Amino acid sequence: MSKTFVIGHVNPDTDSIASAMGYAWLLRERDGVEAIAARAGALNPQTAWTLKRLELDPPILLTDASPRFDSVMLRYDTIRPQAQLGAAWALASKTGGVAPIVDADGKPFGLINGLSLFKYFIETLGPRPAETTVREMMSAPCKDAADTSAAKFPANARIRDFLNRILRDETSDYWVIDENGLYLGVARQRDLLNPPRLKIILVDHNEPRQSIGALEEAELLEVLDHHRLGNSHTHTPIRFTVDVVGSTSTLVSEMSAEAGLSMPPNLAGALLAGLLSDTLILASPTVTLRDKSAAERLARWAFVGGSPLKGETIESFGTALLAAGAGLSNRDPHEIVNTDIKQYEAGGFKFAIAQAEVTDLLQLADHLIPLSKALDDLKDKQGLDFAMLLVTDIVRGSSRLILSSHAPLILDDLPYPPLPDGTRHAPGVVSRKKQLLPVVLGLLE
Ligand SMILES: [Mn+2]
Repeated sequence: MSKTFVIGHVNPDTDSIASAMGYAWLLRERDGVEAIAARAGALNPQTAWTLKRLELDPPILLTDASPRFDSVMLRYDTIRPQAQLGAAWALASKTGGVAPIVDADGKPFGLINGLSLFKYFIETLGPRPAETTVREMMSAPCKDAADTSAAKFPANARIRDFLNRILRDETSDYWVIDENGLYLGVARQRDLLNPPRLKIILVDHNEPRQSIGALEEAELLEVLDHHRLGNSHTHTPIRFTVDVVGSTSTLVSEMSAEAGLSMPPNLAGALLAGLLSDTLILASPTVTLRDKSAAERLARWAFVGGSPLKGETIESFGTALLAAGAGLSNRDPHEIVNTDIKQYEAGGFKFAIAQAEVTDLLQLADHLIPLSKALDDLKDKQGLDFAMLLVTDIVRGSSRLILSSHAPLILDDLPYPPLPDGTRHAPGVVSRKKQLLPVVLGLLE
């Protein structure tokens, strides 16, 4: 249970996935920590393209930090229903009082514990035991003494969803089963009432609103990010790194170099993709000199012989990467507004800003009505005051802004001139974080 999950924000983008993979690698390689990269949602098309291009598996999906049954599960040995009760007795003496009886096909049959044995003895011996010897009792089939009513919980079910039942139940031992209903282990009540917290490191975000669910039930170990602060308090001091660079992948590559390590080529390629995606191939206003040297370092690690990226350049790889995620025609409008989206709260308003990348703003006209409709649906569904979609031309470095209908009047003061089609013209705007968000926050607050 010393696993640590490294995870980026919900609606993950390429930087969020790559920096989680890279930082988990660094923690394993440098510190010997059992770090596992995770993702807080489905891969977007650009990230899926990146991982395929680099022959990498996506990080595991983790949408919620609430402890699961597998975190307290004990893989106790099992016995068959026909075995003698004496065998169950011997097993229970090793496990601290419980013996799982499992069918030959792996299905749970019943649990033998103090309570089930007591009930069995009362039933067979009656209130005044006769001359039945212990040896006779112990040679009975153990199934006769098993409690067959103990609840079975899937290993990946959240403990807190069943706490009421666990507190009410007479028994204190439970089955933990796999998705086919087969035996995995036993969970004891005392462990279920105090499960170990998931150890979590957040990368590429620090606002709980952008995090996986039930983060407050986890043990937050560290934050590594490059966004504005919007974090909540913690109980203990944690490592907290937020720096003004273009991507979290930049920070991870710097820390790797600092440790005297070089990443495997395909992993370096993923981080380079994260960096180039966040910075629009080093052209966004968020770019710093550190991002440029990080890109060169990652390229040096990634473009070597034998690597899937052999022969690429930063420019060629970056162009293919951005093209893989761009365009309005190949995706459903609801998918477009829900893919790269972040939620915020400011000045009493709850709102969301989505971003979509295109290689030509002319294509927006064909998609404007369905996109506006999708934005309104999103606003209603999430209970927001308004929602925005920033459609960015990654070739020319300019954007158009679409607002959901009935947006607060204060947004009329946005410094982007309205066009006849109802969108707003935002020349030179490519960064949600550094250009659009500060303007919106300035108006609302
Ligand atoms: Mn990022």
